[in-house]
Amino acid sequence: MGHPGVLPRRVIEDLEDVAGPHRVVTDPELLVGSLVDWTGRWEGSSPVMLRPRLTSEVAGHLGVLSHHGVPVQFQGGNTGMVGGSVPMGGEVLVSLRDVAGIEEVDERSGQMVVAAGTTLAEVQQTALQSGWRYPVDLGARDTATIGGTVATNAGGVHVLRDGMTRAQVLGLEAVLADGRIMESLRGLDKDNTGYHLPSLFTGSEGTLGAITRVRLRLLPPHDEEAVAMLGFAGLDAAIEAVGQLRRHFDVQAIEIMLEDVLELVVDHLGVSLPLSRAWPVVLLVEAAGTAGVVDRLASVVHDGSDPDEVVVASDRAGRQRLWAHRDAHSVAISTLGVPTKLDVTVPQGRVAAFIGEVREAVVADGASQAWIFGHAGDGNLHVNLTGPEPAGLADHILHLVVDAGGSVSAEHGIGRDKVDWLGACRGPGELQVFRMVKDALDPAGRLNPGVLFG
Ligand code: FAD
Ligand code: 2HG
Ligand code: ZN
Repeated sequence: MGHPGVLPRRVIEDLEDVAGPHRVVTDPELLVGSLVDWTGRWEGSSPVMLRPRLTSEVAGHLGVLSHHGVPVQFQGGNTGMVGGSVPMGGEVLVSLRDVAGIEEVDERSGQMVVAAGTTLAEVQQTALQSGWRYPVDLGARDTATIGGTVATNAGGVHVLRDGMTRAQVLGLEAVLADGRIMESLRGLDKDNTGYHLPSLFTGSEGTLGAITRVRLRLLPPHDEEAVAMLGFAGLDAAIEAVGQLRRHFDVQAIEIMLEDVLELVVDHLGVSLPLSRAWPVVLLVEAAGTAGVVDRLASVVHDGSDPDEVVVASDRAGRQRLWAHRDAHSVAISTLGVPTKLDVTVPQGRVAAFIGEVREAVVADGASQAWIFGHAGDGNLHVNLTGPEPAGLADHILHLVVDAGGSVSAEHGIGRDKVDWLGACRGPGELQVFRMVKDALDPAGRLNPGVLFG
């Protein structure tokens, strides 16, 4: 295919033969919403969006595209934050959203097989209805697909206790670049029979194939849950409290929110802060487990973490009210324009110093603003920069991260946005193997061009 973005009629006809013409969308008005990413920063173009419903249809579509040498862009819920979900070079867009549905819930072993386009929220609800729990949770739960969360190895608010998405992926089915199907769905807890291919595809960001089905590990449900909002007059005390909470209690989330972003959030939501006043630093702490966890959280946050003010909610509505403030951070910041997003980890002991350094850099820059929040329990901070031209500031902050021994992508992935920074976190030996794996599975480099490899 010489000209990405233009698809000869015979290719369209071959694609239509796979699953019918209504699965091959060429009307620009129907395509337009899928060409811009959630952040608004990445806007691409494509001649066609394919909407297969079955693995066999994905295989058929990819087989045709391979035959004609056409580049491909995979998309799930299009909530990714690193520019990896939209066709930036005129690739054919393959949406996996309609490959959806819960296929099997094994209530005895606590496993579930789901098609890739199923939303995270549906997986969570089905798990609960089946007497289990799917622990991955993030603000985009109603739109993000399970395939997208696996492709990006999404983190979210429960990583502290339950791990990243990878920890829940027991098996997986993928369609390879040439349309062949690789099924690795057995999901035995113990199975040392060679390479664990589901792990290879988890976090591969659509560069190795289309994920079509996943076997997920479920965890036991909780008897009780409680959420506490803690106000602190200073950053050092708040960060000290994060360490205290982790030491004294098996908390499942500790999120950090700062006064300036919370002001945007309460304005955006049209609510008032559940605390008596606006504190410089607010932690949101979630505990969940067996009976007694609510009392235990209340006593630990009062005695062990020394906040200046505490509000605890144990009923569902109260918990949701507290979480709404955290969930609305990204949306509230987007009201200011298109931010530059940095999703970084710094070692726990460097969190307070790093926030101070970012603030100093913003003052020195003089033109931009930094909105900082994140998953304090695992050292993952989201720095959103707004202002006329924050590129230089962004680079400076990423250098601070690398110098601190951190990661330039904690949970969102590399996408197209952080490609230039991959070498700062991964060694030459690792990058060579990345390239060898990519070349073996996608020799023509047609899958998600520009993602992860630039
Ligand atoms: P998309 O955005 O469509 O795609 C993401 C990447 O995966 C792309 O490279 C795409 O090509 C590839 N891909 C998608 N589906 C497949 C598939 N089936 N097969 C192969 N490749 C595929 N992330 C976190 O880690 N933690 C958070 O706390 C978090 N919070 C968020 C909050 C909000 C409000 C928003 C908007 C996003 C948030 N995210 C968070 C970003 C997160 O990465 C995505 O929400 C999710 O993981 C992506 O799922 P998706 O279906 O939208 O994938
Ligand atoms: C979150 O934790 C997401 O809310 C989004 O990872 C982060 O918008 C962001 O920068
Ligand atoms: Zn996050």
